[in-house]
Amino acid sequence: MKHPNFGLAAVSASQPTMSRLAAPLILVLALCAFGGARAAIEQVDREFVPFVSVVQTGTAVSFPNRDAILHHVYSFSPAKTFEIKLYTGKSPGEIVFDKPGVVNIGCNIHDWMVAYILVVSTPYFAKTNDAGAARLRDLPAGAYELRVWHPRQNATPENRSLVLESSAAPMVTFAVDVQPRKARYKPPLDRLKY
Ligand SMILES: [Cu+2]
Repeated sequence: MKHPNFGLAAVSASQPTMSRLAAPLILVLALCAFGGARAAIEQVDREFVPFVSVVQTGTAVSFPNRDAILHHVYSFSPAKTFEIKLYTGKSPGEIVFDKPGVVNIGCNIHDWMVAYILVVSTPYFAKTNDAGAARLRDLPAGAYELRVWHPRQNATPENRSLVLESSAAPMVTFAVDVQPRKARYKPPLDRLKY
């Protein structure tokens, strides 16, 4: 099913572009791996924030719990399987995402809590803003492959080949067929602080 309202994302080395999406798209230019970065996915008001992250392989991600109740963070995804058992406050440790792929994050206590991490083996990536636009900066001239990913895409969008000249600032537009994000029921905080 086509959703023209959410259709477009773009990448540009110098010009922002406008388009609309219901959730962030990830733009990736495939190149060699280089890691060592850090990122965080917080738990706030019994939700993961942000909903979608993109990190390079080798990135260490912490999961600080800003709520006064316990969360239990896990992933069964082949790209990274892990579990951080019941905790609150500071992340008991960091998880290093060492393989490219999509990692679905959940909470064992709160079924509605969902987040996605796209792990990529390139330093050149970006997440689109609310307008569906993203910008990749400081790319050396050369030949690239541009990939797009959306957590609710109906099919994998086709990759694009891109040759960058030193002064060029190309704008690339993608139309992605996605399903709207479904609202999941989140009960009010009860006396047991569920
Ligand atoms: Cu939870």
